[in-house]
Amino acid sequence: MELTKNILKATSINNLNWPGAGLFKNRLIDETCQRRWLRQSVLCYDLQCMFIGKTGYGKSSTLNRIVGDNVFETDDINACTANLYCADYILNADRHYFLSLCDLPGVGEDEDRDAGYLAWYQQMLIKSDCVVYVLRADQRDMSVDLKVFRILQIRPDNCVIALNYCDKIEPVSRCSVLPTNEQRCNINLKIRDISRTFNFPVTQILPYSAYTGWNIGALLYAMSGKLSCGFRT
Ligand SMILES: Nc1nc2c(ncn2[C@@H]2O[C@H](COP(=O)(O)OP(=O)(O)O)[C@@H](O)[C@H]2O)c(=O)[nH]1
Ligand SMILES: [Mg+2]
Repeated sequence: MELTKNILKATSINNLNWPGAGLFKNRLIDETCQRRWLRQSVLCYDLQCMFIGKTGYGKSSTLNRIVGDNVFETDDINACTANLYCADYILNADRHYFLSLCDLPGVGEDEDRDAGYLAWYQQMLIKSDCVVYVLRADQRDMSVDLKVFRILQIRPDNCVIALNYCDKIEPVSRCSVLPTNEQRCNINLKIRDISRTFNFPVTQILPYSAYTGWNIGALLYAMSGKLSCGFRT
């Protein structure tokens, strides 16, 4: 299957409001064949970050929070991402180096559809410098996620686990956008549980909330670390 990106946003890296976005400006990218993409028949090289995980866990909401714009469709009930959608940031004046943030369809709703989506995940994995696997802090059943990790052989060298929905971890507080001390304790317990279950280092499991924006900076920092491996030295 040919991979085609649907570009929802294309703008200069100057418009990416990350702490440390300066790291990406005018950087040369290592021109490997995995990073190769065609944009209107022009050969480009992308630092690729892909967001995957179960449907409804907040992949698209996280991307919207990161790009500072509602470009990725989100939904309370229905899965609404059925294709590869990207926000692209142009890194250099020649316009052939990009930072590309890509939203993929979520798994876990329908086994037949999952098989197709997993095939996409597999193809995109090869082309990605950073995989962001989104989990929910307030959910216990991780069987689908474990299956995806096993099939894709996801490892911490190019992946971070993004632990979303921390605003909904018990005991839920209606008065504060920051997690309470009790919630922080439960977030730490959840991180340790995920670390054991997925055999993943705790430092690569980033708790945050796409809804309140809490700790999104730490997730960006971890993503930048993985993406910077694609710079030409
Ligand atoms: N409370 C809360 N809701 C969230 C959070 N992240 C996403 N949502 C909601 O979860 C629903 C599904 O989000 P979406 O981004 O479409 O999930 P996706 O299927 O993984 O792309 C939407 O109604 C979002 O508003 C979060 O951190 N906290
Ligand atoms: Mg989505």
